[in-house]
Formats: sequence, C-alpha cells, structure tokens
Amino acid sequence: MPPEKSKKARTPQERSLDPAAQEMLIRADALGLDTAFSRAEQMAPCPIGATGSCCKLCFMGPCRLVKDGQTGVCGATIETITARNFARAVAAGAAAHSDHGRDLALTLLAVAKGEAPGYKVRDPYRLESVARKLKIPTEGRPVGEIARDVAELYLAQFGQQTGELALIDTAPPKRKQLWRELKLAPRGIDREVVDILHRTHMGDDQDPEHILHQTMRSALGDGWGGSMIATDISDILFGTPSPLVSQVNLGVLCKDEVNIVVHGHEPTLSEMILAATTDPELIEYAATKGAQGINLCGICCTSNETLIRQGVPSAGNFLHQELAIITGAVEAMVVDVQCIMQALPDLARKFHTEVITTSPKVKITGATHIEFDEHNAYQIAKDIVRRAIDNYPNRGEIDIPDVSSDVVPGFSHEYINYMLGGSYRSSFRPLNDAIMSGRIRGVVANVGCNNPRTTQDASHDYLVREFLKNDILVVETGCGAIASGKFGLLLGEAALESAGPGLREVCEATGMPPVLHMGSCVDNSRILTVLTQVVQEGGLGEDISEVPAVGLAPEWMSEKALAIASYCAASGAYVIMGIHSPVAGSEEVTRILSEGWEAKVGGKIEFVEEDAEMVRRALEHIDKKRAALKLPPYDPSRFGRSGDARMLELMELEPEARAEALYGQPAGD
Ligand code: XCC
Ligand code: SF4
Repeated sequence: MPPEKSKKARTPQERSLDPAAQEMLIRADALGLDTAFSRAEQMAPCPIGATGSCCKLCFMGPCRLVKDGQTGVCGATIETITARNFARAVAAGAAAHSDHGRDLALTLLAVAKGEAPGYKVRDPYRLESVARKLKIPTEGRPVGEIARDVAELYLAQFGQQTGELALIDTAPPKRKQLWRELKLAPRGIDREVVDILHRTHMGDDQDPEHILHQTMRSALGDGWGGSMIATDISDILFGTPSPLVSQVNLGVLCKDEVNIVVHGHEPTLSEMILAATTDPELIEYAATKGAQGINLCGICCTSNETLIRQGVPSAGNFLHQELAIITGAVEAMVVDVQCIMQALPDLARKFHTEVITTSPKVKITGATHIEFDEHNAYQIAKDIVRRAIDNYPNRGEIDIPDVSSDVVPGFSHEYINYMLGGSYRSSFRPLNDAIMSGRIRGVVANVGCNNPRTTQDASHDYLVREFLKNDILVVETGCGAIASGKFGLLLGEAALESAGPGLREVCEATGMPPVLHMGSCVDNSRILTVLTQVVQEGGLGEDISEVPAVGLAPEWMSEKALAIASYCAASGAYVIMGIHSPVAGSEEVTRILSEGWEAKVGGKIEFVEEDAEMVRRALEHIDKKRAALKLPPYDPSRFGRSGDARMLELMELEPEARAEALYGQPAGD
C-alpha cells in the first residue's frame, strides 16, 4: 500500500538523517519556506496512481480502477493498466539516460572534427579500449580518427532499426544467447523506446506479460546502450575515474567565496565551468567584488560526474538542491537535465541565488536561460561564472552548516582491476577468490535517489552498514553514493570499522575500501561491466544471474530508477526497490516482475518497504546463489584472523596470554 495520507509535519530528524539537512530544515521553517520535505507532508500521494491503477492513455478516460474486477471504459483490466504504466515509466527513464548518452556522442564527434574547442580526448587509453571492444581498428591511427569512428558507431546505435546493439556483444556469452533466444536483444536504442510508446497506446498490446517483455528490451537499450555509451564517452573526454580525496555535504559551500553549484546529470558544461573557475582573469574579477575566490560544487549526478573525475566537492544529493539555496550562500545554481525541482527559481527569489538553465531541452519559468553549445563552451562557461561573481555583492545573511565529510570516490572497473591485481596482473581474480572462499559473502549495489516520502538517507545508511557487517562488498552510484559519503562510509578506514571479519581481511590485504563509489546513475553500466568481468574471471558461474549479487534502490523516486532496475533484472540480477510498489494494483504484474522474470531471465524486481526485510531478502538470495555454485556456506567465524588485524589483537594481550594464543601454552613452559 502507498504511504498513509499524512498532513502532520515531521520533525527535522524524521525528515532527514543528515545533520546538515536538519539544520537547514529548521532554518526553512523559521523563514517560512516550503521544501520538498514539507510539500510531501502536505501532498499525500494519490492512492490510485501510486499503485499503478489509473489509466489516462485515452480520453474516454482517465479510468481509475478501485474495485475488484472493474475495467476501464475500453475494457482494460487492472493487469494491463499497471503493466502499461510501468512500461511507460521504464521507457521514459531509458529515454532520459540514453538521450544523455547521445549528447555525449555528438560532443565526441564534434571534438573529433575539431569543432569543439576546449574539449579533447583526455583519456586516449580508454578511447583505445572502447574502440577495441567495438572492433574499430586502432593500430597506428591518430586519436582523432579513432574518436570519430567511435562517435559515429555509437550515434548509429540510436537510430538503428534491425540487428542488435553493438555493446550486447560485451555481455557474458550465456546471457547474450538467452537475450537472442527470447528476442530481448535491443535492435536500436530509440526504436525500443518508441516501441513501448506505440504498444501502450490505446488499443495495442494488452497482454501484461508481453508488455513487460518489451519493457526489458527497452531497458536493456539503456543499460547496454545509452548509459554505457554515456559512461564510455565521459571517460574518454574527461578521464577514467580513479580514487581521489574530496568532501561531501553543505559544508563545502564557502562563506567568503563565490559559490557556484552545478546540478543535474551531464558533465559536459560543468567540466568547462570548472576550467573557468580557475581562470586567473575571473579569479581577479571575483576579488574586485570582495570574494576570496570561486568555489565550485555540485548536487545530484552532475556532482557525481565532477566529483569522481576532478574531485569537485559535492554539496549533496537530490534533496539537498533546495537546502543549498536556503544557506543563502549560493550565487548561481547552474542546472542541465534531470532531477531539477521546479521549486528552485521561486525559492531562489527569496535569496539572491540565480538559477541558470543551460540545456536546450530544459527551461524553467523564473530561471535565467543561457543555452549551452559545445562549439562555444568555454565562452559560455566564463559568462556564467562572471554572472555568479556579479551576484556575490547581493548576498544577504548566510547560514552554512558546518557539516562535511571526507570521501574517496572514483572506482571505475578499470581501477578496481588495477587495485586488485596491480599493473602487471590487473584482474578480478582476488575478488572472485574472496567470494569463493566466503571471506566476501557477496556483492551488493546500493544505488538510486532520495525520496521525501521517507527519512532522507536513512535507508541508504542502514542498508550499507548491515551489508558491511555481513561481509558484503558494497558498490554505489548516484544519490545513494553521496548518502554514504555524508556518513563517512566512503573512507576506507571508517567503513572498515563497520565491516565483518572476512570483508575486513580482504580489504586490508588489497587496499580496497569496502564501499566503492563508482559514479553517476549512467555509471550503473559500470556495475554491469564489473559483473561481466567477475563472470569472465571464472569460478562464479557462467552468467550474471549466477553471481551472489543483489541491487537495491531503497529511496528511489525517478522513472530512471525503474529503467535501471529493469535492465539489471533483464541482465540476471535480483533488484529490490524501496518506498512503495508502483504495480501494487495488480498481483499478477507483481508476480510477473518477480517470479515471472526470474523464470525467464534469472533476474527479478521486488518492491519491499521495510529496510530490515530488504537486508533479509538480499542475504537470503546471496546465500542461495552461493549454495547453487557449491561454495562453502557463509561462516564469519572462519575469517579475520590473519595479517595485521590479528597482530594488533595479539599485541593487546599480556605476554603470557599472547603466548598461549600463539602456541597453545603460556610462555616459559
Ligand atoms: Fe536523480 Fe542521478 Fe535519482 Fe539522484 S539517483 S535523484 S535519478 S540524481 Ni540517479
Ligand atoms: Fe480508460 Fe481504456 Fe482509455 Fe485507459 S485506454 S483511459 S482504460 S478507456
């Protein structure tokens, strides 16, 4: 059932686990300002829409199905209606991720043609490895030529009509085979999205199973298409991430510098803004306005993109976008696409903040629009920074929470390979071995949004700590990763304190932290690559569905989260989503997404509201997969007794007891 209708304002602690957010929510209340937190309390979710039981696909309706056996005017059943609603949400999510990938491909093409001054191929090794996987010749060819071929091949994936996407070929052979047999291999990225829009139009596909089958195909066009393209090209243009030190939370805003917050999802403009903030001419200009410097930070996934590659600090995740403005210390909030609340310009007017939209796709009434164009990017970035500087003297009273945490993000699959095996033997072998021995029980991907219907970050934090305790390696992306950063879990040392004995042993031996921030939401494609490499390495089955791994999005809110869940399930993974089920209206659709998909593709989606139950189901699944692989059952008492940890433990003992522990008899006997 959807959350109860509640008009009661929650306490700051009930609204967010994050002390910085709590502080700003108190300030918002004192100033009489609304936020998503308070609006969620005033606006109960529509109980019919929340369960997927409202159809507005034609204008004989909208039809709201509230009674057993009721149908729409056309005779549509609850099963069909919930399946169609789910399918459309996935298609929209896939479209958003993929269109982001397309824009990056267009930028790469412009760079290759020499038409995008200021951008270049920053990571030629990554370009070469992408070219190799696409079977594009690299030997003796200039970087520009290879880049052009990669960009053109990737662009062709969007409009392709028949055949299958090139990146499908990089999946484990067993998985590819299954997709081909089931007609799930996407033909073209755009085609599969349009197919969903067509078949869910009034009077088309009415078989829920059939609708949800195509939903997987459309989602795969995102995971193994649009999102993977976005990740590959972002790495090529801006560098493949490797670990670096930065900070997360509102405390990264500076009290005496010009604060510019980049928000949204795309790295293209924000990378240029970063360059402009270090331009001596602009730094000098800022000084003329009385500012000590120019401080760039981010929100949401634009933040993740710039955090993992350039170490630009993050002011926070999704629900921090309004809170950053409420500090009164933001001169400009520069937004591109996705997850940008329409409440921003109105709120910004109460302060001096200027909200600047930059995407040709996104204008918001009340915001300033400065359209981004990669052919003239640096000039546009400089103009934006200059506007922010001009706005600095307009600041009123400010209140920046003194809360921020150090983080070490930037774990691309390339880096994990290197970290585990070094330069000469880079591989996933040590990870596979650790899972096989049971030191690491399994892997969990904790990803996805914040949602004001629940306590911000509380589920993320609870789940990650529980998994660590249970010797589960955690990989993260998106707003979930930022949540972990806020609570110190993206620092190896601190996270290790929460880790079980086996996981701790592996992490201490290899230097790998137990929680790995792998990037933005399109970088969930990196998790597909990691799972594929784990399969290729051997010993953990022949398909992604055999690996002891689970994906979770406990605080999800966006359609993109449903697209990610669907492509992960279609790739063989078990996915657990929190909040509430958007298909609760139909038991049959709920069954298809879980048991139905599991029988068909080995992966499934379940919606679970209780955090503890999410953990229970995830561990149960991991143990089931271990048993199927005939791996030893998980037994934490067998581990954690080697190396330094054991030494430290021994050093704490009195000499006699130490000798007894070491040799089974007291010293001197
Ligand atoms: Fe948006 Fe990517 Fe969700 Fe965060 S996690 S609220 S989608 S920013 Ni993708
Ligand atoms: Fe109602 Fe059918 Fe039209 Fe949907 S498609 S709004 S159920 S008549």
